[in-house]
Amino acid sequence: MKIDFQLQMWIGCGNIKVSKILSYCNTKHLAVVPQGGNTGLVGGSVPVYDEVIISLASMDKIISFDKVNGILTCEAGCILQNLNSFLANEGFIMPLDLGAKGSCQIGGNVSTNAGGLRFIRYGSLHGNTLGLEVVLANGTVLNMLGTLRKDNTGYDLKHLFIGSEGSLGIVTKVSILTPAKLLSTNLAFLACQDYLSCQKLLLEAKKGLGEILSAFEFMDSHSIDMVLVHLEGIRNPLPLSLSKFYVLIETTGSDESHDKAKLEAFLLRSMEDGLVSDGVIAQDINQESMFWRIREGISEATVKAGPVYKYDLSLPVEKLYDIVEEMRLRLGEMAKVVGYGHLGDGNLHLNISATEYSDNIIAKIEPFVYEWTSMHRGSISAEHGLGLMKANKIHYSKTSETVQLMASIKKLLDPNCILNPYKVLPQSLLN
Ligand code: 2HG
Ligand code: ZN
Repeated sequence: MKIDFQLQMWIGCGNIKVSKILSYCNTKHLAVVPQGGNTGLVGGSVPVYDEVIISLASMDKIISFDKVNGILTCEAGCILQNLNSFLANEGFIMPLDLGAKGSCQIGGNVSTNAGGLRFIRYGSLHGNTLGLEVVLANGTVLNMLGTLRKDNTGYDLKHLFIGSEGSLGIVTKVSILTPAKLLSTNLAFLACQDYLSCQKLLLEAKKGLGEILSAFEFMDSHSIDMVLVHLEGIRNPLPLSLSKFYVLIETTGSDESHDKAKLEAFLLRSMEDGLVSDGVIAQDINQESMFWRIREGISEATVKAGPVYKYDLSLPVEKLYDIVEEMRLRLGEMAKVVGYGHLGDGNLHLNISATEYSDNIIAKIEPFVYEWTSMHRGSISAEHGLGLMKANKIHYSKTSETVQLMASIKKLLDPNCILNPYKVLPQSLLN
């Protein structure tokens, strides 16, 4: 759209500018799309028609860090990796870690309630976010930038903005609880012959590794093949194992020799019990990065491979891989079906790689994938949000009364529906 003179004057950064832009757009009924690093996978940060894009990229200041309590307060446009580097110097880490860390922004992470690789250890952003500053559709700056661990005074409104994908307000500042950086990290890359062994291994890891378990990721052999074929410079750490499943287990603790001995003993037991058929512990930082590159590179490899249909499902762990196998049967030669994800959180990434985007393929996948997930009491979006692509599918995971209440909250906070339209909720409920 052509930006008028008044709007141009406010281009720059700061919550006051966001406030002025929103108040102006609200009066003129101009739709806006807040945009962080634009790394989402469901089209939540892309305009559909002629919406004004509000980029938070220049709001990238760290406001304060309280070292005694590990509380970081910063602007929404700070890049996750930069925050992590800042914290590393102070002896802390961010409670979340994602493949997109180099470009995603904390405001976007909070707005989408991003999950990622540390979730099993540190939990969700609903738990780690202590306060927010949010600009509402009419330009009101809502200061909820508390830094307290405990505060039971009335409704905890910040939770409305965590995960609502910019549809209720624009997050401009965040205060977040950060864990101490523990110095001993170990990473094992393991092969399992069948999915049941992966499940049992998860249970054993929770019991046997307990407080030092910091990641439990899984990938099928199709995922590894994708990475080996489409990303450069990667080799299979277990070239001779020919297994159907691979698991990445990370431990993080404070006592190097104790932690290592604990992991080694755990692996020995798992091999004796037949849960693990082969495995290797990273011997140095380069090997560690290579193991992580394999896991974190799957998403990128599927995109490089060509057209890909992506689903992000929460399912009971015992059922989680059944949908991958069923999908493979349904699609046959039409597509490659790849299953991987955050097994420790019951989160499957089902990626379907094909040679074209076609109605034929989509008809084989949907609504089957949503019906199946709903039937098994899963969620059709575990950590990626609904964005544009899944907004009309919300009823597979939420009752109609719940969705109605969400629509009422949206109308209350954004009566002109200017904030990120066509996202999160079905449009039909907002007209
Ligand atoms: C991951 O865990 C990301 O790698 C991306 O959430 C998943 O591309 C995907 O489907
Ligand atoms: Zn993920």
